[in-house]
Amino acid sequence: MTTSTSSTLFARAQESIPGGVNSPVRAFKSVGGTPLFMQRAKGAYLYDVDGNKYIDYIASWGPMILGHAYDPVVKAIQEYAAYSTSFGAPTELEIKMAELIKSMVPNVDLIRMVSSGTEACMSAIRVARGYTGRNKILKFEGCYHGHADSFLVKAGSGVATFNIQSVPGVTAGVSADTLTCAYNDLGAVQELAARHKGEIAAIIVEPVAGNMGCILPASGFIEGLRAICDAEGILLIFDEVMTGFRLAPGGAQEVLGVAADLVTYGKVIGAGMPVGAFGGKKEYMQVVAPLGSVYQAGTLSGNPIAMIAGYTLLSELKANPGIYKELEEKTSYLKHGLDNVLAAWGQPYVINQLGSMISIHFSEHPVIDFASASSANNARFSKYFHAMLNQGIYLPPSAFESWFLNNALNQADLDNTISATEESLSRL
Ligand code: KE4
Repeated sequence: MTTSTSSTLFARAQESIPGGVNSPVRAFKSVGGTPLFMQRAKGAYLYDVDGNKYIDYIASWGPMILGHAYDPVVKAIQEYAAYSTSFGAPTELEIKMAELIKSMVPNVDLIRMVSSGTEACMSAIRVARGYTGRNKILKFEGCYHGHADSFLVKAGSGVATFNIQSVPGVTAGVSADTLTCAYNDLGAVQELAARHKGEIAAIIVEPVAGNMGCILPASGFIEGLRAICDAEGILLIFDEVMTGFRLAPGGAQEVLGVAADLVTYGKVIGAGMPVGAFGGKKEYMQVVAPLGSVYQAGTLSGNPIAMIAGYTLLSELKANPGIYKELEEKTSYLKHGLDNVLAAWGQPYVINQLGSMISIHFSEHPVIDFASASSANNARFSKYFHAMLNQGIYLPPSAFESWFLNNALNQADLDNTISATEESLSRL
């Protein structure tokens, strides 16, 4: 298996693009080696520029939940592109998209489209600050809400991958308004809420964390955040950029049975096109311009091509809720098979999984927060990543990322992944 074309392209890319990539985590820096340049993808499979085929467990970091180049989505994009790719004026399609989302998720009266998960999350905290008149937000170490300044304090995903303790360019003033504590540490949240009584506008949380690997909320954690927010007049923001429309039609709010005050979406909502969204009860969202004076805007917000792609995918998911059971069963089958081969191997490991989110941590201890994810043997993960890649299995190139299953994966793909893992273990 040659990857020489990828190597040539990567060298050329670095002449014109910082680090040769348009998003850091794609650069393979934490796992080492040269990133693969993709040519095309269909269903569960990626094909790189050297013609190598891979079983895909990134799914473009979540959006490709029904597999790549999903025919109804492709056809819809092809049709709508001919009507113009953007108007800069309202369209009925945006109303249909908003109404569809409201029919699938709880606790959303009003929703605003944006062009990324980052935009959705930064807008949501602005709404919370505008509504409450308070300045501070509380986030959790290792959670990632995009690259807006307020969030780059002890963030997850690429920030954790590259162990960037504080991001140059984020001012002390901004950082001072971002409180942090460990995920799953409700006592720490209570202590911060008491210490900063009346100052915290919002707690923003990944209700199931995916940017430290996959980390599940401890029993009572999310419910406890809800109670603290209710008691302290703090808005609870669920960052469902990853979990939204992936864990269930209603996302983590549906699965966990906890209502957020504001919720953000991305990834699946756009079917791979640039879409994010933030929404919530009218009481909160009515502060958003032009209804209110919390300003937020975007030239390509609600873009018709992005809308028809997302609308088509969400419609498929709504019409076929059995997809979620299939995804859960496939992920559980994979987890069971990985458990069998890893247990026989005899070295410490942990698998975290919920729905179609899963991650392996080479750790002797449960992985429940950023500290425990960081103390795992992540050098061993890097070797595992490459051993799998060399066998045609494309995992996220970081121990601080969740894997994402897509529903185009079949039994043979899962069995190949399990056997490739068994084959890899002797090299770890
Ligand atoms: P974007 O701005 O990348 O669309 O979304 C930011 C974001 C917000 N919230 C959560 C929970 C997220 O996971 C993300 C982005 N996820 C990363 C993967 N862990 C995107 C991949 C990348 O940075 O290239």
